[in-house]
Amino acid sequence: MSRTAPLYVTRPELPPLDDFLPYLRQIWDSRVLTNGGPFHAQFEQALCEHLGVRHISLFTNATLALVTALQSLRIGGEVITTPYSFVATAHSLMWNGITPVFVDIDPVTLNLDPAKVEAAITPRTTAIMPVHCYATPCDVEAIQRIADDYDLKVIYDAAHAFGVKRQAADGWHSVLQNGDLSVLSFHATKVFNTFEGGAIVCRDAKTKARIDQLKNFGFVDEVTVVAPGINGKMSEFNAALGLVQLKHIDEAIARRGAIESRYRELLRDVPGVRMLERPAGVTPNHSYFPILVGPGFALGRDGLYHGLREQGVMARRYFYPLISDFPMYRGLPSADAARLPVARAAAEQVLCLPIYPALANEDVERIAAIVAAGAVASSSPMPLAA
Ligand code: T4K
Repeated sequence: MSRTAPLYVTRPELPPLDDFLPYLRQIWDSRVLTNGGPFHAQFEQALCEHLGVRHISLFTNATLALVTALQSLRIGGEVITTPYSFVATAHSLMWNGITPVFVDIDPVTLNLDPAKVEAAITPRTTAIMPVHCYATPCDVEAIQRIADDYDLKVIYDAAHAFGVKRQAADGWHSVLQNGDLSVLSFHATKVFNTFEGGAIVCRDAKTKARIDQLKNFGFVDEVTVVAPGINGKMSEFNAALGLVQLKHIDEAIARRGAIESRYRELLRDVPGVRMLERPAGVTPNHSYFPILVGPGFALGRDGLYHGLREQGVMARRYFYPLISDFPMYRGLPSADAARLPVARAAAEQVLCLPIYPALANEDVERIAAIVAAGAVASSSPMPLAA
């Protein structure tokens, strides 16, 4: 057993406390705690500028944002989505009475495979909800072509994709500009956190106004309620924290990039380990570092998972089990394992290694050494000096 403190899959990045205290003092003095206060307005504006998008609505978390995004476009019937994601993706459909239709993923990106989407479209299909998994952009052009052909909406679960840009013919654009709506998460475990938080990115002021009404119980003014809205509002505390966090995000992402590069160097020749390809024409955010532990790896994925834990390294099997294997989904025809071979293989092989700005270089080296030892060991990987 390791004698050092555990290394978690992630640790939230926080600004110096002294930088945040003046914001807290302002909240204490003004007594404006929520319901669209000044920090909420400033944070929306600052995010639009930072991310390069036109309209943003802040939320308490991404799950409520996903639920509200679907409401705002009046989505019903069936929605095509990926089984290889965090459960919140499909849960947001269920909370709207929508039937998720799971479609297999692409073996290279691990995102929804557009080539398999068309065959899953029925007269009840109203939308596609892909996920930019681990912040690798989906094939947005192919997905949009299908959506246009069949008159479907596209709502991206972009929980992982803060700050990711793609190169197009006319320059670099935020990946959040694709589809009808994109949903971000600012949860503690994400690249950019406001403790809890989320947002919907949309294309026009009218849609933003509807989303803003829906996240505030459907209120338009003191006496007018136009829809059965929910309470999804971000508080002033979270918005103020977001403003301070934005000052440090570029540095944090750069440090993550250095950690990812080191992992890649150290794991390049480890038999049975596959790393996801870095897509060309993408500015990444290094939000996760998944490895796929294949048949050539002596210890196997779960052996490595447990071996790492014995050494105090809390790697995580994001995303295992598949969403389609959870009890509330496995009865659906689209959850049939035979239809989802790529997603199933990914769920059985994936292991997300720790990556966060405060992770020390020597810890990256220790983790990589445990992985490398597991590739050839038949039992627990070699213990390392604490
Ligand atoms: N869509 C996608 C594709 C998502 O990945 C997610 C969330 C959502 C939608 C929904 O977003 P939100 O509604 O949450 O905004 C975590 C997160 O809770 C979840 O936000 C995230 N995806 C998912 C991938 O991971 P857990 O249950 O694995 O988290 P937990 O508590 O085990 O944390 C992992 C490690 O992080 C801990 O071992 C230690 C560290 N940690 C965590 C927290 C919460 C800290 O050091 N401090 C902390 O405060 O789900």
